[in-house]
Parts: sequence; C-alpha cells; structure tokens
Amino acid sequence: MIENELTALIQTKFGKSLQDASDQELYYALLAYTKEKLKETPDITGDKKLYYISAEFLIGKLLSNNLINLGIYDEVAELLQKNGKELSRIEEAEPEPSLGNGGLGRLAACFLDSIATLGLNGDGIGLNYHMGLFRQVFEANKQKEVPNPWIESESWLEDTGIRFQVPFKDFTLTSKLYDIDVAGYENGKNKLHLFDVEGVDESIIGDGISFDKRDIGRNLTLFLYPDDSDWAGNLLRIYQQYFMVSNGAQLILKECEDKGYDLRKLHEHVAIQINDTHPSMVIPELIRLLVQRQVDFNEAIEIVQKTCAYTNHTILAEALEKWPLDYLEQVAPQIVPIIKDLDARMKGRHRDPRVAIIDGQNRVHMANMDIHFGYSVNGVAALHTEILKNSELKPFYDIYPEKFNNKTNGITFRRWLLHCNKELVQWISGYVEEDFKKDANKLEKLMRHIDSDIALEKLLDVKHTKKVQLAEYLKETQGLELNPDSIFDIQVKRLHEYKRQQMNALYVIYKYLEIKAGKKPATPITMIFGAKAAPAYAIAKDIIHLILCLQELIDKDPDVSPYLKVVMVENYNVTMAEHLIPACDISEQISLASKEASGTGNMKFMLNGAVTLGTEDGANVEIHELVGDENIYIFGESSEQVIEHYAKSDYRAADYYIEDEQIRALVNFIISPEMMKIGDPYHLLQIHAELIYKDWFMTLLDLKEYIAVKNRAYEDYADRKAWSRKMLVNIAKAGYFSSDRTIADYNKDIWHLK
Ligand code: 26Q
Repeated sequence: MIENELTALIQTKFGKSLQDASDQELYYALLAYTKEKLKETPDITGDKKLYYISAEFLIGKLLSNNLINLGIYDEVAELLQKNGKELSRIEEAEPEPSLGNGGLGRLAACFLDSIATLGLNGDGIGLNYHMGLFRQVFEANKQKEVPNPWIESESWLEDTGIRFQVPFKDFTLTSKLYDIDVAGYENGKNKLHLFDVEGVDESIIGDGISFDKRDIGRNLTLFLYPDDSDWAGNLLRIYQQYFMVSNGAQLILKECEDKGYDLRKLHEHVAIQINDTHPSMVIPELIRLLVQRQVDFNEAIEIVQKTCAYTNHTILAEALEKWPLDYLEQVAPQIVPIIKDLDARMKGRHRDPRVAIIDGQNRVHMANMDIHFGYSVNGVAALHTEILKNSELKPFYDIYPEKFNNKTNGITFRRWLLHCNKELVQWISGYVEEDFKKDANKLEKLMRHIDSDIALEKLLDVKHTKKVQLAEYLKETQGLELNPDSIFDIQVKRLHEYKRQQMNALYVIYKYLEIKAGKKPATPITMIFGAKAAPAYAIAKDIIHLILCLQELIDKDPDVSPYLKVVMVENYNVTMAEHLIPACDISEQISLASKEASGTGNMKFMLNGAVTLGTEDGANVEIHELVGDENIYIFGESSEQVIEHYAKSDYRAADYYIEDEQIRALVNFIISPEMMKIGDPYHLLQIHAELIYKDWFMTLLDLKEYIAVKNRAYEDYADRKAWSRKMLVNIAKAGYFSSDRTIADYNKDIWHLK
C-alpha cells in the first residue's frame, strides 16, 4: 500500500523510480506523503480546548517523529531499505526548525506531542520565525553566530488563509496564519498555529545575525530572540509578544464564535496556558477584545481570570520580565489603560509593593499580572515550586495559596527513546511487553532483570553500539575523532554561568595536570560539551573560548591525548542531542542548587541509561529519590545553603582562591603560558578574573567536592557489571518523566479538558 502510493508520488514529482531518487528527493516525497497522511488523521475535538501560548516551540525535525506517531515508521524504513535507501540518511536532508532557545521551547514541543497522544483537545500558538536560533560556528576557538533559515518552498507549514489585523500605535499589520499538524502517537491530531507577517524581508539581514531593528513590518518574525534567561529590554521583543498574543486571542475568540459559544462562558470552553511571561499580554488583550464584543469590563476581567494559567520557568531575577510602561505605550497603547486598571485594583487590595503590577519606576511586572489575573501558577519541578512558594513568590503564595501547584516537567518518549535509540527499544522489548510505549511506568518491570547477567551484558552492548554510532556521526559531520571505548561524559545545554560549564572546565584542567604528573585514568575519558551562548553574553562566550582552548591544548599533547579528550560540538541543537544522549555514560547536571528550575536534558539522559552526576537541584532531586543513592552521583551545597549565602552575601570566591592551593592552581592554569599561547589573552584573563572576583554562581564553592565525586564515578565505571546495574535502574525509573504523565497532571489539576 505505502509502496504503491510512495512510488507513484516519486514518479509524478521527480519522474524517477524510488531507487533512482536522491536522498533529497526522497525527503521531499516523504514530506508530501506524510502531510497527506496527517490530513487523513482525524482532528481531536472536544467541548473545551487548551491553547498553549509560547514564544518558543523547539520542535526539531519532524519527519521521523511523524512517521512514528502515524504508526508507519517501520514500514517506510523497510521499504526504503529494500530499495537500497536509508531513512536516517534521508532525514539529514530535513532542515531543523530551531524555533526555541532551549529547555522552555523544547518542553513546549514535548507537551504538544503528549497532548495529542493523550487525545486531549489542545493547540499551540506561537510565531513563525524565519530564522531559528542562530547557527553556531567556531572560528579561532570562538563562537560566531550565523543566520539559521529553515523554511523551504516545501515544508511542514500549511497556509490556512486566516488573516487578522493587529493594531500597533502607528500602524496596523496583517498577520498570516500557518499551521503545522501535530499527530499524537497512534491517536488523532491537533495543531501548532504559527503567526507570521506578510512583509517579512530576509534581505534586511546584515553581517552575521544583525538587522534593522526599527523596520517592524519587515523584521517582526524574522528572528527568534537568541537570549536565554538573560533578558534584554528591547522594543522589538514587545512587538513580537503583542503580535503573538493579539493574533492568539483573536483566533481563540473566532474559534469560539464559529462554534456559537457564549463568550461570557469562555472559561467553560477554553483554557490558556501562558508559557513563562512572554505571552502575558494576552490577559489585557483578551479583556480588550471581549469588551469590544460588548462584554462588560468587570465581567471581562473575571472571565479572563478564570481562563488563564501561568507557568514559571525560572527564579533568576534577570529573566523576569519587567517592561517599562512607556515601551508598552509606544507599541500597543490600547492595552495600557487596562494594565493600569488591573494594577489599581490590586493596589487597592494589597499594600505590599512586592505584589504590585506596576512598580515605583513605572515598570510592568508581567509575572505579577499573571498571578493576580490567572487562576493557576505552577513551577516545573518539586524543589522549584517549593522555592517559589517559600521565597521568590512568597508574598503571592500568602495571598493565593490555592493557585500554586507543581507540575514536574517531562519529555516525550517518542522522540527521546523510540526515535533516537531503536537499539535500546529493542533491548527493552525483550523484557517488557510492548505497552511500555503507551504507558511509560511499565519500564519499572525492567527491575526484575537487575540480576540477569545476560540482560546487563546486552545493555552494555547497546550503549557501546550507540557510542560507535556517535563517533561515526561526529567524524563525518565535524571531523572529530572519538574513542568509543572511553567514558563518554557529556554536558549539553545552553551556556550559562549558573549551569557551571566553567566548573567542568576546571575539572578538565585538574585531569590534564594529573595525567601530566603521571596519574593515568583506568579508563580513557572523553568529555563532550555542547552549548550556545547568547550573542551578548560576554562571559558565556569566554567560557566557550576556554573549553575550545583546552580541547586544542589536549589534542596537541601526546602525553595526555590517549587518556583524555575534550570535544565541544559545534551548533548543539535538537538533532545533535538525539545523537549524543543515547551514547552518554555520565550526564552532567551541575547547576548551582536552587538555580535550575527543572532541567529536562537530565531526564533524557537517564532514560537512555546514563548515570547522573549532579547537584540537588531542579528535577535532579526527583531523579535522586527515584533511583536511590547507589545510582546517581550527588555533590555540592544544598539549595537552602545557597539561598542563605545570597541572603547573607557571605560567599567570596577570592577566599577559596587564596586559601586553597589546589583551587588556585586550577584557576591560574587558565592564564598559564601554554593556554595564553593557544587562546586570546584578553578573554582568558576575563574568565580568570571573573572566577576570583565575581563568581556569582559559586563555582569554587562546590569545586573540590565535584572533583572528588567525579573521580569516584570514573573509578566505579571500571566495574562494568556494577555500572550496568546503575544504567538499568535509571532506565527502569524514568517512566515518571514521561511528558504524558506531566500533561495528564496539567489536565487533571488545571485544564479539566475531559
Ligand atoms: C525573555 C525576554 C527577552 C528575551 C529573551 C527572554 C527569554 C527567552 C527564553 C527568557 C527565558 C527563556 C528560556 C528559559 C528556559 O528555557 N528556562 C528553562 O525551562 C525549562 C523548562 O521548564 C527548565 O527545565 C529549565 O530549568 C529552565 O532553565
């Protein structure tokens, strides 16, 4: 059946047989074929619908994922193989839509998959950025940013023909709505709605990723903002946000009106999830649009309050959006009186300035508006939600305890297991019935095989196979040489000081010096890094420079290179993650306790049989509880201790540097003659000074303990059998982190869809 349809399609499209078609042509044929199958998939319906509004949807490549969810992956792969073609090669022709920065965007993508898989009626609403997150290239051991276009003449996007008018202060823009179908795993489909403007003009891009920031009609959806956590007040960002939410609100109301719903009962038919504060302006915008539709102002406020729910993803102060009221006035003056009114109502009720929407400097605290005028506030891991309740958002928790709830993040097992690790799926299938694919908790049944030598040996074989595959992939795509018989120790995530890649780099220095002194490790070690730094985040870029210089130093040193290798992969993205994660032995999750809201990479690694080396932070805490002390490596000061250091301002990196000879030697190596010869002295001096005089994220606080515990992990690795038991436990306990569980929880506690 598929064979006939696909061969006919290739014939009409390219006038070729399947065998003669190139991988590129086969990709376009499969794209067209899959889109057709998606069209035939029934829409998920229901009397109530969720709209997940997010500035980012880091969906990654879609071909394999769609084939899996449509239940035709194996058949297509076999057909291709029969004709001498490889699906994994064909996939390489697909451009990756990198429509997100990192965790928050990827979470939104996992959620869409799970919402559809659970058969829940829920769509995503976002923006159709023409350039995804910049492509990272390394030049002279430094990051350079290059535009990253992904939309080809044929793509997953479908023009819906729907257009809305979005009024700005000085002009009105017409939007254009594109949809991407989101198929659930063996279920119906929902949609991701991506709004665009007609007049986007790629020719205004200058050097690198620079462009004219003022020409809104031509640049509005041109670029995804490349800032992660590090928040920069920029008018264009407000234009993007208002454009997204105005379109979103208009779409929501149109869908309700088309169905003949009474807008006064909006909350019975609609739930809106606000993904961090980026879509917060949907609150005043919906109020405005309801009033325009003859709803009384007070009633409109109540309706919106019963419809909107807010998710917080961070406690970093610099990531909490506070827009100057004049900026909003310049972009969308029509919502300003509404925001002022909401603020006045709250000031009338609460004297505490910490819960005001508009502060003394006339800045609008977006999160504060969400909490007052939404019905739910959730954190993304147990510890994170506790910190919100007890410190960051305590004044709000005191007012509205009933609004606060936790929803520990999750990941879709379709992409992070079924797609990226078919060998492991096959291994699991030998011990657990097929239904683990629908019910992730069934993985727990693997525990029955914890004493089976055969099972454990086969598990080690799977890991080795994935390491060999990764080595081949990196050789082919980046010219890197990896030893699959070494320990693969991986830290991949956005570059941020709180995630402490610099601490891992100091370990590299430690190990380098040990080996130089003749202490060779029992097993060779490969340390893999992958990270993009926000273009304006100078210290983050310095850390990349440091790692790349260490990579070069060690590569050129024959005394050390047989035992230690450092590689920083270029342009870490979702596709790269799919190759790296299955091959990992040790998963680095070393954030300063209290700072990583959850992390989701930690869950992907665990599911693929890596053992976590981490602090008691974010979801690591829950991983630790699930796997037990034996199957994780935990170190560092607790979140309470860290919070206390900040409260008392009693952490001084210089004390650690001065008082500890070992720490001093490691830090000083950054500016040693051998490093200064390879690297740029200015940048190495910067990071050296930063570590001694600032170190805002307390690298030196946990460094010694980190070194000790990592050494222990490497030693333990040599006992292959004991290690394979740890791997098995991690896989068996990963079921809790399926985003199907997370979404079921959101639905039960917040959305109430069915
Ligand atoms: C805001 C305003 C202006 C420019 C940029 C931004 C901006 C952009 C992206 C602010 C924050 C982000 C992204 C945040 C993020 O990814 N947070 C991560 O969310 C994950 C999912 O919940 C968590 O697992 C991570 O712990 C958290 O860091």
